[in-house]
Amino acid sequence: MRVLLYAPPIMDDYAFVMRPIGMDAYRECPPYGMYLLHAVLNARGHDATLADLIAPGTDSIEGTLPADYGLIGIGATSMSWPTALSVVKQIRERAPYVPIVVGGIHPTMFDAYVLASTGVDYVIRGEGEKALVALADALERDGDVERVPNLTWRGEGGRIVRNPAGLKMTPDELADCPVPDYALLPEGVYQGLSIESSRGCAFDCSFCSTSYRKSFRGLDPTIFVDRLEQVLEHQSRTIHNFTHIIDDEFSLNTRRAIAIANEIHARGIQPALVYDSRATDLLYDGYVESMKDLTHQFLVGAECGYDEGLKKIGKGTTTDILRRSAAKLAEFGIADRADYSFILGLPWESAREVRATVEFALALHEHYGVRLLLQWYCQIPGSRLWEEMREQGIVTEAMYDEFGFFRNLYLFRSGVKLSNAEIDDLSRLIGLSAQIADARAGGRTMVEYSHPEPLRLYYPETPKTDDGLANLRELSLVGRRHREPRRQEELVASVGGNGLDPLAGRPRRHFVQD
Ligand code: B12
Ligand code: SF4
Repeated sequence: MRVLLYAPPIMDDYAFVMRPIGMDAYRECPPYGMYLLHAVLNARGHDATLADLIAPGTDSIEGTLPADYGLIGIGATSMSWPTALSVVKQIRERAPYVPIVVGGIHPTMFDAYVLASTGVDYVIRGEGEKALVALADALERDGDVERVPNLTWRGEGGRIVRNPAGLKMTPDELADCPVPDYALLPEGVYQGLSIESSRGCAFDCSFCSTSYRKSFRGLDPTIFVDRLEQVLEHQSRTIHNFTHIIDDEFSLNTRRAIAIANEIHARGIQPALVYDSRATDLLYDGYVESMKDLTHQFLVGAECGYDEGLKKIGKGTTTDILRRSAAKLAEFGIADRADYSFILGLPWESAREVRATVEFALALHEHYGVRLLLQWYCQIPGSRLWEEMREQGIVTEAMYDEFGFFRNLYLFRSGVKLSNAEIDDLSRLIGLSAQIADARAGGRTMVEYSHPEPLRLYYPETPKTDDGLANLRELSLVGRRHREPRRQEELVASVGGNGLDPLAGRPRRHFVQD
């Protein structure tokens, strides 16, 4: 069957122009899942085409002809879901009857809602390798989809039917999948390539939305390195020649990770790897030593700078482990290739805890030279924290149908409890420390931070001329003897300049993002 797959980017509307944002503006690496499904469908006898909309950075399906296909698939996370909906709408305008299936973490979580609220015909929950092939087979055969594993669909009278989930992919089945066909990659668009060495994670951290918690499946080291060699053939298509191992936590089975490093060394290949590692794994004897030469950059999910917070996160780390891991990286000379990532404003945090995290993180950089990513907490579906908020009626899946949730003030405020003044203070502290850190590193960004986008948009740093209620009172007081209203000239003086600047006091959301 001819199958067309779409990989939509994360987008948002700035100054009435839709643009890719975040990592999809930077194009870190190709969306592994969609390239993989494309390769799997072709290997299983179907004729699949991949429309990677992340590469051109668009939600427009112009140039693809959806009506010519027997099945259309779209993959999305919660962040790219609004773009996926835009793609569904355009397909329906051009090809009203072609079956559409959606997959990926967002539709997996909200399958019934997606079927009830969109023009989509099928949702595949969880892993798509077997289920998508089974769906294409079934549609090609007789259209009977009752036995397609992991499928949610509309049965008789529109009733929503949820077929049972099939067994998860075993490491052997993962190894049997073809590698993605990166010959399809446009030249010089992605920063690096992507590859998977394991699927799932043994943990279930409270803020994390990963799909396969408490289920880790790692490829055999030799097989993984075989696949890596195949992928590396296409390295020259990327801008920075690195390879991103997209695993949740590459070093979860640390012995396996060391075996992979040894195998790479034994074959004499020199990949520049990007991956995630837990701080605890870095302390494992021989791990940092073996990965040192192969590492381009890696992320350590440090999350909190105080032990009580780390306990609530549940990653099995402590501030002592974080410190010792950074010290070890410094000892091996790779601290500046590590990004220690911290979350600010977790729902239980007051300014005191956030300050503890910020000060801990800054000290970690100061003493050991690791890079820092300091990010304000954003409510993303799929985590235990998000589920608690949903149960309280504070967030809902329907909020993620709309573009712009990274700048949504309500969503931000539903998670972060600090006052604006407290956040401003922290931003000043971080901004100053970041300037010093970057200057010391010869201009290289050592502390990545930005003031929360919803606050920048809704509380712009322009002179305060609009006083709301005070302005109304001023008008009603005109002519009364006991209080004089503010004079117009005074107001102009407080604005600065001639006071007629049309941008003064306006929320920046009406203008282009910085
Ligand atoms: C690698 C990765 C990244 C990388 C690279 C992304 C890329 N271009 O590939 C980077 C570092 C850039 C990244 C960034 C972010 N990420 Co990320 N990322 C991941 C990670 C670890 C792996 C994704 C992956 O490739 N998985 C492997 C493939 C095989 O799985 P898959 O894509 O899900 O596809 C399978 C199924 O879902 C299904 N499927 C998928 N699509 C389709 C389509 C059809 C039609 C069908 C039938 C089936 C199907 O079949 C596939 C094969 O089994 C996931 C966690 C995870 N384990 O998935 C988080 C994850 C997707 N990221 C997440 C988040 C929150 C982010 C960030 C917002 C983090 C941040 N705070 O900055 C950013 C923003 C992303 C952006 N683009 O701007 C969340 C998303 C939660 C959600 N509800 O959407 C996840 C789940 C992580 C988490 N721990 O919470 N990320
Ligand atoms: S944060 Fe990392 S260790 Fe924790 S559940 Fe998510 S992927 Fe696993």
